[in-house]
Amino acid sequence: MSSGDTPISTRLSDMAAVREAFPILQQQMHGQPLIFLDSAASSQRPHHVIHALADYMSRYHANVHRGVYWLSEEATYAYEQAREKVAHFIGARRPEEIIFTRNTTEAINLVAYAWGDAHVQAGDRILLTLMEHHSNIVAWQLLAERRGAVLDYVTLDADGRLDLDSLDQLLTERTRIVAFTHQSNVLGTINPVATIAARAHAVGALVVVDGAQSVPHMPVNVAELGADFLAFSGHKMCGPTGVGVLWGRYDILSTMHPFLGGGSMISYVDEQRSTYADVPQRFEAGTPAIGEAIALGAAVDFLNGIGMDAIYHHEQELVQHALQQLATVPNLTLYGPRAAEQRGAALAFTLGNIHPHDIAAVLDQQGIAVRAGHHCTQPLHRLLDVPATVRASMYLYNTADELDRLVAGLAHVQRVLG
Ligand code: 7TS
Repeated sequence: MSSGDTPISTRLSDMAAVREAFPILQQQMHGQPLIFLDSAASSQRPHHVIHALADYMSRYHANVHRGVYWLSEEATYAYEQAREKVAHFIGARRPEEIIFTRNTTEAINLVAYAWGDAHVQAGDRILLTLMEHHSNIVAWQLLAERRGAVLDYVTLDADGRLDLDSLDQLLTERTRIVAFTHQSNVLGTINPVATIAARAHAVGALVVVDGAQSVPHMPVNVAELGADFLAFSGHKMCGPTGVGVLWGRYDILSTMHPFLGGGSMISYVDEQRSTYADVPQRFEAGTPAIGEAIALGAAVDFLNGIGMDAIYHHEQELVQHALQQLATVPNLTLYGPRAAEQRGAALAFTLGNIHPHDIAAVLDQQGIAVRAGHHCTQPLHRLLDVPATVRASMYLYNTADELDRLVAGLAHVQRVLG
């Protein structure tokens, strides 16, 4: 069977087959089987996705929405089909609600410029939380600077969950935007999006959800979320880098001014002024990441083949196992909710006074890839009162055995550095 024929209805009960679908997991690292525990930063890709990208490049590459020749029509068809797959994957009502961006970061910036500049006035408030990734902070800081707005932050309780009382206190008639993550990339906390969205809408605020860590790991349906916008990245959900998604409610998107100007996003260009194309083309200026979007569509097929429910439950089992095992490690401080069902598969911790970068370096020697640092969440780390943490983050291809090797690896770290 050629790699492109890899079955995509693999079951998570057949972990050997799942892992075989990911060529990168077959290698050794420093003489040990690679244990990849950094999927929150970027996930690995199955053959199916690699093949989709290679197939596009080798067989039907041409620019989209331009040519009337076969190659261009074929590429356009595949690109638009990917949009439909993504729309279906998150329960969007129509494919036009899907805008291909470069990543989550660009999707959030798009909203900050295209909606924010038109609606946020001096003295207005933008409400964020203390667990946000920098991409869901800095884009709003730039908007606040441009418009003279003020940022507020929902605090967290001792377990790393949002303090919803502080949310209620901070939500005012001046709050124009409430932007928050569905799942923390550090604490793993899963936030009650529908509850927060309802409260934000009650004061007339726009609700922007950062789905970078939720869409890859659990079933997400925008009809149930209650948000106005949802941003996520292809590379964290078995797809390639260079492509991300902004989902937005059609009635909002269709009234928004463009973010970037250029080819493909116009209707008519006059020397002085232009009129713009309809949504989604209005927000896709220039040549998009065509093959990457098509390969993201293949990633969606792959994830659907396994089933998002199955992925969520698999990761819940891993989290439970990890919580039990990490509790046996002396001097380990784990951040985030104690209850597995309140969190996703990202586990950040410190180990006594050992520097997180040293821990990650010693684990690397054992073939274990984890991330160390502030994980682009400096305000959160200031709240936790640590400069850095180690983070083990899991995905559908990780196993309980790998977590046991992580725990054994941490014992080795303590022998070497403790
Ligand atoms: N939001 C969250 C919650 C994230 O975890 C990340 C990336 C982003 C936004 C930005 O995604 P991008 O694709 O635009 O870069 N998080 C991480 C991480 O935890 N480690 O490396 C990247």
